Amino acid sequence: MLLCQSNRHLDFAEIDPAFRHDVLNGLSIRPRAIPARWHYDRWGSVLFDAITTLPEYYLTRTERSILSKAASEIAALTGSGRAVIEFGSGSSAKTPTLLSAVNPSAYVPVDICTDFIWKSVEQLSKTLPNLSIYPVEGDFTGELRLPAAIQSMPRLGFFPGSTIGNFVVPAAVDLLRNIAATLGEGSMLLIGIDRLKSMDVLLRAYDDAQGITAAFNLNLLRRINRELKGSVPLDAFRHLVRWNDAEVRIEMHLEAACDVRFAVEGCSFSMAKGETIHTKNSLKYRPRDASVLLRAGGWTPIADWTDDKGLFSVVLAKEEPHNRHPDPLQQVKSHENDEMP
Ligand code: SAH
Ligand code: AVI
Repeated sequence: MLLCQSNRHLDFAEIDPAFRHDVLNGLSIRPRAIPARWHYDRWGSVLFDAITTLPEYYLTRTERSILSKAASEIAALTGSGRAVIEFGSGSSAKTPTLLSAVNPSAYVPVDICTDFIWKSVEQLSKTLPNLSIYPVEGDFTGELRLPAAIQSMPRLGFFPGSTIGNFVVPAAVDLLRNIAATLGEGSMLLIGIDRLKSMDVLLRAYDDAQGITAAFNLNLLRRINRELKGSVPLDAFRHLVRWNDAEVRIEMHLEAACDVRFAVEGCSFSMAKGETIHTKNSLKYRPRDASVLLRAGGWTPIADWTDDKGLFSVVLAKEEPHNRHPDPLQQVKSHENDEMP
């Protein structure tokens, strides 16, 4: 069964005002930065899928193998009959492994990229014909309305791919809390988080020899030209990847290879040679840091799995209301003070 729901109301040819805002604002601020979510138009999603099969991009195959090995343990901990809500489902490539194991009552893929979600849902309904699927088109950082049909069902959130790493820590905490609020009391979350490892391995994963990641990054400029009447000369930019040790993250930038002038939606911009537009962060977490992050976001880890080389973590957590307060001790202290004469 397939039912569709959208949290956005855009006609086919309409420009997303949030995209317009983020691009114009991002090109005006210093350092220039455009949020990573805008990489995923139709072509961006196709390129991301190609990235997941690259020899240098160990994340996807590693997470998949962890999920297949741990499937029965995960199912034993979650129990069966939960509605599985996947955040940033993309091509839902890892989902059949989880769904076959946990025997869900329904599946709700949530993604901002509409072009891809329908195709992946169509494929999934062929593999699992009896599963009720309710796709939601929307931004998981905002208010998400889950389908009424799953209202009374216990829920398991699925947030694979280390997409959480694309958010700086305060935004990641907000997102985890938003997910907790969306899923509600008694829910569980299965989340994939990439681990900190050698800088060489990380840099190669985001700057592959075939140039697919470069094409994915540069596609953002193509999208700006197409959707926002831009005149950005693509050949004047190159894909740049940096390791930021202080922030424990990979950064993707688009660097001007020469002095360049262009317009977007009638606004003029100029960039000097060497200046960059920051387009993505990919934070890497040691296991304990990941656990602290989850707790700050309202989730208590209850089990975790990794691969032989310890490259990637898959963590199962449960929603616990007391975790929502950033500092429970502080809360207790202030109550004590309240009672003092
Ligand atoms: N889960 C897949 C895809 C990861 S790519 C995997 O593990 O391989 C990240 C996905 O998140 C993309 O499909 C992108 O369109 C989606 N995405 C990114 N930001 C989003 C947002 N703010 N709201 C909803 N979906 C988002
Ligand atoms: C989806 N996300 C976790 C990917 C990552 O590893 O940061 C996106 C990506 N962009 C380029 N390569 C991978």
